[in-house]
Amino acid sequence: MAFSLPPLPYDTSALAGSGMCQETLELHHGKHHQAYVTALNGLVESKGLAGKSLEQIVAEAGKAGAEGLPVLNQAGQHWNHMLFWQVMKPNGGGESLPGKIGAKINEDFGGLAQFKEQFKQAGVTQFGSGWAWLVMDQSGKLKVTKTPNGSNPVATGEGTPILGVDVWEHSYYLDFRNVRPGYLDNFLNKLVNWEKVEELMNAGGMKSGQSA
Ligand code: MN3
Repeated sequence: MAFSLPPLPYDTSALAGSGMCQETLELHHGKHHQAYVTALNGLVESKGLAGKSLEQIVAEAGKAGAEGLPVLNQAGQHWNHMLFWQVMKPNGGGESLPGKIGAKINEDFGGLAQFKEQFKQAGVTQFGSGWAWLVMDQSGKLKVTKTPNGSNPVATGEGTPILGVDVWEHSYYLDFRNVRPGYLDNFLNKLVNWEKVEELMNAGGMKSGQSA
């Protein structure tokens, strides 16, 4: 089985009114994400990945350190973008969260505003390319973290991601130019699909269903 690019869960123009234009999604999904999938498929044979699930490949590449980086760059980015598309929706964000995730955010961060500030800061302070994450740790507590480049909390063992935002420049340059904090505010206030985040929390994280 080869890895493949799943279709977006909405039209490429669907998020334009919420701060992510059609051209951003066409390039980011159709070109950037596709390139990671193509490159990962090109590594299956030489890196002995056949038969392994995407999650297994990411975790093993993370544990392998520098030696695992060529695989982690592509496999991590495939996984990261699969999650990213799912946790956005038109007219998302807002202040009113579904009950269970809302209560958990209040319990573990002291409130939605505190969570948003921590998450935004993680994204702002990730130097260069990378991701900011909301993860469930091994005890079930929600935490914010960040990772560089194609890495993620599956690879670092920091927990199970249930929300992630891409802070590579290709994710925001057409819509927000150099202003990453503005992109992150917009993500939190207009794009997050909290129903999906709650679903991922209940399910114990995203299962890609893909394998080499
Ligand atoms: Mn990206």
